[in-house]
Amino acid sequence: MKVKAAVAQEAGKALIIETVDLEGPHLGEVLVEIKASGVCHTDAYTLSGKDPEGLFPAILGHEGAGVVVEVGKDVKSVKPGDHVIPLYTPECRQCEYCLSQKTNLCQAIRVTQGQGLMPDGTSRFSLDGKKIHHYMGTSTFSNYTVLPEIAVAKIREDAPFDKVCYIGCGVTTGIGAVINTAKVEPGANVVVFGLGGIGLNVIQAARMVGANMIIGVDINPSKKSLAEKFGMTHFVNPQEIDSDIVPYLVNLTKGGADYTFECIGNVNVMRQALECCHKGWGVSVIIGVAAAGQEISTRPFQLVTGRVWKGSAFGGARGRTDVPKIVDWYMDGKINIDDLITHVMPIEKINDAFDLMHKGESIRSVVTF
Ligand code: NAD
Ligand code: AHE
Ligand code: ZN
Repeated sequence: MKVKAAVAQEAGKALIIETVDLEGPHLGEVLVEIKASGVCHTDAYTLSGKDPEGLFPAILGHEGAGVVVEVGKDVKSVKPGDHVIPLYTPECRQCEYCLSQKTNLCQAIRVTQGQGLMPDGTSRFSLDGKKIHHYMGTSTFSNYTVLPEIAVAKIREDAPFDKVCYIGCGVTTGIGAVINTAKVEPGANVVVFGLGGIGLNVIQAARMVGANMIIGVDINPSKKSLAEKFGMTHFVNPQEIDSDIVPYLVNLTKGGADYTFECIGNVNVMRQALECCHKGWGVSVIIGVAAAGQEISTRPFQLVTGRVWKGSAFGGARGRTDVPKIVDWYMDGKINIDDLITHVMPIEKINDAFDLMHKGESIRSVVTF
């Protein structure tokens, strides 16, 4: 079938709206009509050319929501008409990783996903007879996409696509990092570095679980008021303080933070986030994605003396199990998504979404089809 997609032809270049050919679903796959998709910083990272798994041409996008229109042979868990959120972290419930119950990083299709291909090693997308790569197994910047059955979460039908698409990455990543990865407890002091689409979800989850101080750190002062609305108790702009940020935060928290979250992708900030943790027990969670070649460092003494460095992908969430619950939280008014979606635009305007992100003027832009 012919579909409308924003194609990334080359690294660092604007996306181009094209009419692309899409093959129907093979064995174990589903065809989904994408109704809306958020634009995450990770899409910009891959488009920049710094992602070692970045392949071109590709159809980017990994934060979508839509409707199943056709299923391939042997698909059992969803049917045409079901509303779904695509999962860049699938949940096969059969691989060693899923069965371990120790991680959400299902590995059933990770190799081909990283090659921009479906699990059988081929692409469903082409343009003028030439292959176009899938991206993160989702390719949601297309009005139709094909996904493995294990990479869709079935959600309730009354949930608005242009809001719950954000649960496909940013909301789940931020909230899950607090609840699943760090397991922040009531009364804890928390520092969040980077108050964008991920950091603000960390903040709202920290408030949900009853954290005490919720300190937000950002070099863009315009992020302050929205962060306060989501539960931030103190704002620190590193460019406006007289001392180094680490002693400043240790002093502010009277000994160091119980939990810190790096939501930027900056390896220098990752070090600061670890080192402002409380001696003996502070936990620092890396969420931000840093480019190939970047490395983190600290004095091992920081770990010897009890600080813990962790990472979190998709908030430690098991997509098919947890995503429908997060949709329920939104529909029940337990989490705020609406105020984080600052811009909505048709897919034709998708390059504006990247410009707004780079200028620091948006939290989340959502494109619709
Ligand atoms: P964003 O652009 O919306 O937000 C980044 C924020 O960091 C902005 O507010 C910016 O002003 C701030 N910032 C930049 N440099 C800073 C500095 N030196 N000190 C303090 N603040 C600074 O991005 P986002 O969509 O929230 O994504 C954040 C990061 O998380 C990205 O690296 C993205 O790739 C990553 N991410 C990871 C996962 C995961 O599963 N681990 C999921 C989604 C996104
Ligand atoms: N190809 C990238 C991977 C970047 C990365 O860490 N991605 C996160 C999700 S970011 C969503 O916005 C993730 O889930 N990682 C686990 C995995 O298996 O990729 C790179 O930098 O190499
Ligand atoms: Zn993302």
